[in-house]
Amino acid sequence: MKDKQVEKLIKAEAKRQKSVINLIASENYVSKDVLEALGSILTNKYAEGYPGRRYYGGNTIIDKVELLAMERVLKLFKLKPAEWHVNVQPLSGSPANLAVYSALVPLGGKIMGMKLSSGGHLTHGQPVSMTGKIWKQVPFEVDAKTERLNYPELKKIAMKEKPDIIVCGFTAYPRFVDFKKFREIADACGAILMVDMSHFAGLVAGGVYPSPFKYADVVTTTTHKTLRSARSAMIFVRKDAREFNKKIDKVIIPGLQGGPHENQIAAVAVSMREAMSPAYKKYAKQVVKNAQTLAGELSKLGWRIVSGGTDSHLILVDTWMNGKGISGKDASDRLEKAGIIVNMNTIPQDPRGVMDPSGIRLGTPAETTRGKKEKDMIAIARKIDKVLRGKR
Ligand code: DSN
Repeated sequence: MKDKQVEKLIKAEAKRQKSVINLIASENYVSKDVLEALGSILTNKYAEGYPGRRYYGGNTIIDKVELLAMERVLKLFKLKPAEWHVNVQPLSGSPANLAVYSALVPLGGKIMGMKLSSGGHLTHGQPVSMTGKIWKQVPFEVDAKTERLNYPELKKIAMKEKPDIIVCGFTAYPRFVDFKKFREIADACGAILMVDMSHFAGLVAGGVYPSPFKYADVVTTTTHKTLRSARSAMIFVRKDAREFNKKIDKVIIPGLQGGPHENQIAAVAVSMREAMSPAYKKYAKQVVKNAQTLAGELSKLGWRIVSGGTDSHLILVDTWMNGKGISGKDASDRLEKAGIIVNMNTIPQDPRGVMDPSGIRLGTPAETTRGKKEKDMIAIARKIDKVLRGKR
């Protein structure tokens, strides 16, 4: 690079990424091909609109890129183009969720979403997010005892509050979600069912997590977590008489965004092909095996795992343990000093604040990409234990 200042920073970050154990549940390492597409000359083109309907000239090749991405996405998730539409233009997860509500929920309407402390996302209608200011959140939590979703309780809330949309699929909920039960609740109260599968999309693609497509009206996802693509997002919309697909396309452009990032979309196309390979299926399985091994070993070492374990790629560890342990921020800082990168996280019924909560969230997608297996997870659990106990 001619710009030595930026080059130096990129090299330093590459070195950092290589030298740490990365347990951030939402991060991953993309392939060289994905990086090449992302860093390609496709970034030079303006393509406002959709394939065949662009505002700018010169888009014949760009159209092919976007259509290829859409085709591969639908194929990966085994969706028929006659039944499902996918919009691959959202710039990332938060704008994707904002687009869905903007298209489908009347201003001031109700979004039923999980509270942050139980594992929900900011854009599931939290009061601090614009999604909680433009619309009103109907919050729900996990069961205080089991730390899992309590479907009869959810139904009670939904029937009382009559939300316009119910959002399921979470950022810090380690268990399977029963999408069929959510569908029943949505039908009972007359709500749209949206699944935000950002965290587990790669596990759905790999066949190790239940697919939401049989039950959802709309599915959003980021592409850079378990799905191991460039940072981007997409919205899947069931095609039916309600024509949500048309409404959502219109909200993305001209409603919320301008020119799509076609280099990003090309990178997504590349990674969709990668995710169709047998090697990727093996990867997804290993991600879950690794998470279960990590959770099991930490539990053996005396750490309380929220909900008792995991069905997915992520684990929530209660490091505070009723004041007998250490705070999530302290735990995260100590681990970082020892070369283990995690994020502090609230736990259900968290007695502490969001900025220094009671737990940490661990995930295995990134380290599994680097070839780590169960024996490595046991070693990592022991190292975590040693670091956290060492200074108590
Ligand atoms: N930042 C994502 C995560 O870590 O789960 C959510 O936006």
